[in-house]
Amino acid sequence: MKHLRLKSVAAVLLTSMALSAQAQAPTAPVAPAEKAYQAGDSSPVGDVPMVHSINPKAPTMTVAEFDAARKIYFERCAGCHGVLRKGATGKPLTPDITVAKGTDYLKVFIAYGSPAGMPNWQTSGELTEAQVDMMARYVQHEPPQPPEWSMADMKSTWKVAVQPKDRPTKKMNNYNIGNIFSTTLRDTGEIALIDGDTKQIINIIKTGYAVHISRTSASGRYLYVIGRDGRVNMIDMWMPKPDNVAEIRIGLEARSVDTSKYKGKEGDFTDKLVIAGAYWPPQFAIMKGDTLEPLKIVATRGMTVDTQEYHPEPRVASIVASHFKPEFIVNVKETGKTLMVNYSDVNALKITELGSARFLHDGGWDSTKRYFMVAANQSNKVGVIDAKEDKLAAIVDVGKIPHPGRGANFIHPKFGPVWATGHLGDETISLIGTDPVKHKAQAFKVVQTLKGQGGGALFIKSHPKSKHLYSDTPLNPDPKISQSVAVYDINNLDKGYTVLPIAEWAGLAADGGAQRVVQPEFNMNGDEVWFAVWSAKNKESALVVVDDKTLKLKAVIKDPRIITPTGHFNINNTQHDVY
Ligand code: DHE
Repeated sequence: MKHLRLKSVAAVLLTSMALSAQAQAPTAPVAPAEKAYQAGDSSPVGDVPMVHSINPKAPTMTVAEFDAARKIYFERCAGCHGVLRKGATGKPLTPDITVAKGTDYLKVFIAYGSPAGMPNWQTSGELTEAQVDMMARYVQHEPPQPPEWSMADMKSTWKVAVQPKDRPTKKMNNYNIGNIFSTTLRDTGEIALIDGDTKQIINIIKTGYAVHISRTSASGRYLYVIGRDGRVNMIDMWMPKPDNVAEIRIGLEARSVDTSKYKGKEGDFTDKLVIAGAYWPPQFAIMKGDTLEPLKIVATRGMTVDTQEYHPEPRVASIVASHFKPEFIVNVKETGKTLMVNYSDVNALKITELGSARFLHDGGWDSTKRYFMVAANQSNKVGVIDAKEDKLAAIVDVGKIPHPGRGANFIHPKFGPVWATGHLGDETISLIGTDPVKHKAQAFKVVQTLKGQGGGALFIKSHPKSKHLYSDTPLNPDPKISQSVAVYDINNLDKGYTVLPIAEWAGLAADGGAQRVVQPEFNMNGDEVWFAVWSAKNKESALVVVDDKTLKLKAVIKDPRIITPTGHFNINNTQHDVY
């Protein structure tokens, strides 16, 4: 009876929701992989004690219900709606909005989803009717506030395992360091250092949980990795067996890290500083490059670029180090602002704030490393930041939900230097002209749109020595597409693409689950491309190496320790921003 009532309320509400959503969004359901990506994994923030206050206007909940709902919220909802429910890629869910909607409306929304992108949590079987009811009541209460993360918190987690004075004074191993790969072993909280020459594992190193990225210091000696839980690990590549020398936790949840790369008339900052950005609390921290000693924390809370409203939780997305000035380029997601942080005096930081578009996410340099191309993913735009002039050079309209990783640079046969991005939300690849001097008419415009295998693309890659452009599609719902990559001949782009069946080449067991093929990454010489074949934690995964000239399989790296590989970063290419 109760179920019937919910169904009829659903019919009425769904019709009105669909009508109001029609104007703004396509009615395609959200692909499960895209949902998992956007909503993210369980947020580490959910595990910490939080203060919460009850909203007297909201329906009652027991303490046990509130705690259970909070757990579900941080596992499934916080990635899109934000820790404080102020809205991110998903709509805001603060009590001023939700109480007026009422429990029945919210239940339908949660159960059936919406054409604008809300997943159908109940009809997909992921939440029960009782859980949906609980969530509908939970979002009408004040969002519980997770704690801040201060200098004292950072210092209490800061450990230097090997002091600088006790470290090697020269390289103490025979590895070709530039050709080592740092591979994220996502679900075990480790990275694997793999020798690109011999394809042997050098070391498996304990890190934070689900390392997101690895970045190399300007000299190439140190490797810094950041876990989803905000833990930064620093690895010395000169040790006989490269390993951790320092670590710190810079927040409760994080995704980005980089190191100072400027050397010029304003000083030599090679290996001097490290920066890491947090999702929660919304802040970035600057540390000493040789020990990770925290020096400065800067909050990113503030006004959004468009409507100029206060946002309490603008997450720090991609960060890069400028080659033109002693500056870090910090992209703040929800406010849509790029902060040019001049670090020449850490006690007197000069920050130039450039507004572009909301939902800044990932990005990379153009081939000259003057322009940082940053995807404003849910705005379907790419912002072009001029690191020489500290100006926004352009905002370019691209396809649906651009997702470049660091993107790909190559010389287009007709339009000169271009930078490319694939998209999560459609099958296109946008090529953007990046040469305002010799190709002025094409500069910062989409000069060509390629058709790829399908939506769900995450990373695209090329190399100055390569004639190929590689695009993965790990989040496409069709396993044929998520388990293979498309390769384009740069000199013959109109010919379309060749498909490489990477997962098939890995030869994993048929019950290996998703086997998603993720992130093309070149070796140091630019003649091999590495891919991760990402299976579930309890299934076999692999790395597949392809010969870039012949597009034939060159090697498969398998080892019981290679569990859930995702990103992999070649030391030389990461050090010199080659992509
Ligand atoms: Fe990422 C880069 C955030 C999901 C693998 N990811 C980035 C960056 C950000 C980010 C801000 C840019 C960092 C920089 O350059 O400084 N990623 C997020 C999310 O918020 C999101 C959507 C959900 C989440 O909860 O994490 C998310 N990312 C994923 C995945 O599901 C991936 C495929 C596997 C994983 O580890 O979770 C994934 N993201 C990566 C990789 C990069 C990355 C491999 C680095 C690309 C590069 O070439 O530099």
